[in-house]
Amino acid sequence: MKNLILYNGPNSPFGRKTKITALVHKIPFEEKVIKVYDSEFLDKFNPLRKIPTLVIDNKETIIDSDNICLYFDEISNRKTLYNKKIYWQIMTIISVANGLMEAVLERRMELIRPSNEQSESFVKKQEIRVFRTINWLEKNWNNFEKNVSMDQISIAVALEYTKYRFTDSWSNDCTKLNEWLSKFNSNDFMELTIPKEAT
Ligand SMILES: N[C@@H](CCC(=O)N[C@@H](CS)C(=O)NCC(=O)O)C(=O)O
Repeated sequence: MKNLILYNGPNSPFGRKTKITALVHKIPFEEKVIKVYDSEFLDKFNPLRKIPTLVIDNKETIIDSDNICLYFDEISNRKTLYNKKIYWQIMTIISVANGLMEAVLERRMELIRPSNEQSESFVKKQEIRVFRTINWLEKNWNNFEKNVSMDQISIAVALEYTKYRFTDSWSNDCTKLNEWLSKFNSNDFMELTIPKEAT
């Protein structure tokens, strides 16, 4: 078995996606929670200095949460999280969920800058994107299959991150999504990966 080290942050939604994938596939890995901004050592593995970053046997690196999830899915002998019959639908929804995480993250990064450097229109743009995306998912996404899939994991993580860092005001209007999320959150892999600061 290869030695897998997952460099992660304490609250990263991208990191949470990869941890859930490893848990679902029962792949043993060591998580190292780092302060990414101070982690110069990471540059030799990932010049973007971003988490999550997966280091295999201290020599091979996999960068980007989507690639890490695909890697875990490939090395596992359990059922794939990317049903081949709806593969492109799953991939597209994963991209929508990633975009939602990015919008929430970008908004937060802007709001923690010194107030004289913040752009109100930038923050507004991200907020509009967040609501538009969640409403779009409410109308267009319906893969509520019992078998866990990568689009489900990605959407659940993105919605939880939105609640944690921004708002849950959408939950009254997006009832289908919200009801599904409440049930999905009771899975072990969701409960075990709640960001520590969010509890
Ligand atoms: N597309 C990347 C995004 C990863 C990402 O944005 N990570 C953030 C933390 S949530 C990060 O490392 N930020 C550090 C920085 O921007 O300097 C992925 O899916 O892994």
